[in-house]
Amino acid sequence: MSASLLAATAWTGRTDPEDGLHALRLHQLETEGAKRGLIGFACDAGVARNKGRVGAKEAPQVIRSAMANLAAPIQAHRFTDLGTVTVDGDALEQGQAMLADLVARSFDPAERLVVLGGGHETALGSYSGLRQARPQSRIGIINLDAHLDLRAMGSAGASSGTPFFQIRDLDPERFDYLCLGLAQEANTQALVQRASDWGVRTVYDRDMERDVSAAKSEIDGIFARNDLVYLTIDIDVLPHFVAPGVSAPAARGVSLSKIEAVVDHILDHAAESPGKLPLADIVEVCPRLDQDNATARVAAYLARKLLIS
Ligand SMILES: [Mn+2]
Repeated sequence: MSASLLAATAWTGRTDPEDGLHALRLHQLETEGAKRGLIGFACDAGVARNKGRVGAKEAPQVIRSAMANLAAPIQAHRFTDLGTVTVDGDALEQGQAMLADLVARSFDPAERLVVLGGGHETALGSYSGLRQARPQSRIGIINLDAHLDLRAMGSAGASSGTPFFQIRDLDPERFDYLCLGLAQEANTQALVQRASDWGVRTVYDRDMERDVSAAKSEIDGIFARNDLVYLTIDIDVLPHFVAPGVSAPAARGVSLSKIEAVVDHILDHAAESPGKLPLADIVEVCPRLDQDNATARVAAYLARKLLIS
């Protein structure tokens, strides 16, 4: 069992030359040496160890396909596909280390990287790579997720349920973690207590649905307190009828319009302070459980925003 880096394959898709220069689609923006980079993390090990429904390993390629024919706005950033870290069997730690290395060495020329997971174990690799590249920076974490993913490592070791526990262990003093959209019924009291003990900021799914302004002021706070912000989106934060292809569907979820308002608010901050959002990932898409590609489409929609705007 091992992990390996698979080189990117060429992006292909529909072209509309008869419509002139402004008929570009995402597959036509992929190029070498761009300031935006896309990385895949093909891994089932985290979800398997977490006793979830496996299949996230297929997500990076399926989401890329869903992205290829999306229209590109005027002044879109070009991006480079940096390949896919592929984890065989249970080689989770090896894969996370390889992802961290790839993330760390892809900054400069890249100013923002978008990682397509994998389960939420992707986050440990993503974060560790940014930490390697920017050891002195204060890094705030925004997680859009039904789950806190703060569980302690039991006998099965690290999994898709433990990444933020592990990240805190790396640097407990500077742990600044905001979880938006969590569901009361999907997090045990032990986790809620741990979050409270560790100063984790939270906005619950129902509260976000009623009024998104609390989430926006938490985002303002985390941008103000930190040098850099890492955004991680667990697609299971959405309602199961919007994103059915996930390993752990939530009963309720937060609507796409609210999630989009939050992501746009984060991107507004990033536009005001260029370089302050160097890293984002989208995790927990499980193509084999998807219906009519709906989950891959919504992941591609969010990835497009993060990658080229
Ligand atoms: Mn998660």
